Amino acid sequence: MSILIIFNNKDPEPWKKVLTKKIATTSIEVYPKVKDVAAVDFVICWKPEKDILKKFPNIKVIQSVGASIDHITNSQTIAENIVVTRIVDMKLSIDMWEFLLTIVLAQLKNTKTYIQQQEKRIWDQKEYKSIKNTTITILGLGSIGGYVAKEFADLGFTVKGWSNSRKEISGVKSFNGVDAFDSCLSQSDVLINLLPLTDETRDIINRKTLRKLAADAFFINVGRGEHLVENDLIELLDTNELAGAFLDVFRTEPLPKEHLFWKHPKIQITPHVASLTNVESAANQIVENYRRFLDNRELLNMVSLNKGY
Ligand code: NDP
Ligand code: OXD
Repeated sequence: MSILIIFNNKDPEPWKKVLTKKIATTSIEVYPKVKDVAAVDFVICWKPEKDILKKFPNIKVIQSVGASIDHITNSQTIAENIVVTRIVDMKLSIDMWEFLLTIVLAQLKNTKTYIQQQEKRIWDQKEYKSIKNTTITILGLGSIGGYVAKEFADLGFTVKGWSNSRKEISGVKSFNGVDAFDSCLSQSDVLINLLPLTDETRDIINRKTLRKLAADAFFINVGRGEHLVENDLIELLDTNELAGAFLDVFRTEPLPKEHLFWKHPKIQITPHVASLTNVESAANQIVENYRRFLDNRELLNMVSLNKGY
């Protein structure tokens, strides 16, 4: 029996250190240094390279170190008897909320415009918007989206949210299913994408979707780059059908240096930092899951491979 950490674009050492302290009885290795591929039964992954898990014939559990699993399911074929689990952590939800609040308030108060004006020494007052006149639509009302929706509603925003199943979240108008998608978008000033990436949600933010929003709306993508049809966004920004966009996630990460998004005057970019997994709290969940695995008990935060999230 052994645990294997397989990371791309993430430093495995802090994880190995914390997990080794908490699980003294099992060997914890970091790919590619593996003594016995047949002994590996529990893998901890972030963006594993294509088909890498095929090398380990006895995997029983794949633990994502993020809230999402698309970075695993997109690159691996996973047998039905393997359990896939992810991180659900209040800290992820709170950090996401603080990030989104910062962006939304900055947009209402024209912060980006004034930074651009200051660079050119331009004194030009713009009209600003206020919380009580702003409607936000949140796509995805799961552990993160549900929390964020409630916090925005508590502050006085009008909040609508879209999910597969109907939700009861105080102050949030719930819309569910494909038929309710357009009504959920209509008259919204801000669209926030917090969906997981699945076959159903890929390319969901496109020209048609964005045109359903209120005039002068603002789009924030913290879900996945593959949710967004990039050229459609550029087109709507250039024709002034959309006020601007804030993008934290991209089809290719890091965003290639030559990408149009970098220089677009109506686009703001952050390098996939909206809410980062906290090693200490995530490690506690992983340890708990490992103990459950050893005791043959149901694991925490399992995902459905059929649904894709
Ligand atoms: P959850 O799985 O808890 O929530 C997903 C939500 O999306 C659920 O409400 C679900 O509906 C809804 N949903 C899924 N598919 C559909 C569909 N086809 N139609 C309508 N609704 C749908 O995920 P989390 O809240 O934990 O995380 C969401 C995503 O946020 C992650 O997958 C990841 O991509 C992104 N993320 C980004 C981070 C960043 O730093 N940028 C950090 C962390 C996460 P229902 O509730 O009915 O099942
Ligand atoms: C995640 C992320 O999926 O960081 O957890 O995007």
